[in-house]
Amino acid sequence: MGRIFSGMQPTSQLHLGNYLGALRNWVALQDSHECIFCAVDLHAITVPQDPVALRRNTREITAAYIAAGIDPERCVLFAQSGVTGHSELSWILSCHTPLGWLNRMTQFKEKAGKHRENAGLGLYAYPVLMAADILLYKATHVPVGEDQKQHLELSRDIAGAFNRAYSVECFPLPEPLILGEATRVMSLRDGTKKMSKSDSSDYSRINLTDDADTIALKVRKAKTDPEPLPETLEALETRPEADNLVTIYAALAEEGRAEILARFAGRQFSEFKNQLVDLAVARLAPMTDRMNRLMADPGEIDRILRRGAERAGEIASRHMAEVHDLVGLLRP
Ligand code: AQP
Repeated sequence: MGRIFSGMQPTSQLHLGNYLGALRNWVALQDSHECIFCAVDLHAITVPQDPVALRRNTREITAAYIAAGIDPERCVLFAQSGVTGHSELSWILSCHTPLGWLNRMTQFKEKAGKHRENAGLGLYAYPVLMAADILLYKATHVPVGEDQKQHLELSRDIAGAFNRAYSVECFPLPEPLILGEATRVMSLRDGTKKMSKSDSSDYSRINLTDDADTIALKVRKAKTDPEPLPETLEALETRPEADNLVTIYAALAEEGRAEILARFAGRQFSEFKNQLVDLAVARLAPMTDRMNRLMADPGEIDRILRRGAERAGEIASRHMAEVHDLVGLLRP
């Protein structure tokens, strides 16, 4: 049995991509693995945040984890800033990370855009903090969506560089777990762009807080092409928006994409979308209800996060003591 670590940024509400690409897989893994899940608020501040909104989003993401089925008794569930080892290990690892490795990270290039010189150091160093998150707990497996594959590879490289520097096997090389039909859910407005919290159009994504009417409106407005649904998966390859809706349907129905095409081949998208709305509402509404109920008691969420931070902190301080010894730092 390996140890799982994963986290999401409390930058705003979670969307269907976060749920199908990552969160739903976390829920399944808690039956077979020791799991540590985190609201990565230190990652969130790599871009400007409103402090009041950040605190609310951290509680809301915790509520989403629990509403989706994460059990805070069986798993360790906490906010990243509640365990100081994350930032401390990040600094130590950054001293073992060549700049050339960070220069290759495509997410920094996408997020910094044309204003690279004005982007914060934190945004650039984001993947080192992510490596620290994982290695602090000596996690063996990290369930993520496909977009995080490059960062995971960097975490493995950093773990290897640290181990080699001190001729030890301190950190296991973490393996990505990219699971399910929907490893990369695309925008509802543009099938070539990832569904993302930071997309300026709310119609590009289904948020986990959306009610049934909003889900229906967004699915009906989702971009498609005039052709009916095809018979084969190959025929979807040149139709990114159609492909995305079929993938979402398959993931929500927990069936294969080929099975979905077998059922809907030759039908119009208007009909398919009606069925997709029913399915999405049936799957998401109970979770949204649970989230809203949890959010009504923020004190209880804070208590869960404090208890989780204590449990995470115990593991982290053992590993940090080992790192201090290896590096030659006096123990605090
Ligand atoms: N569209 C997606 N399809 C599948 N998986 C996805 N993930 C994100 N978007 C998709 C997975 O969700 C987890 C948490 O992601 P995150 O919140 O840490 O940051 P992100 O990947 O940068 O997500 P966003 O929505 O795109 O946020 P912004 O816009 O703020 O950057 C990860 O496991 C990720 O793979």
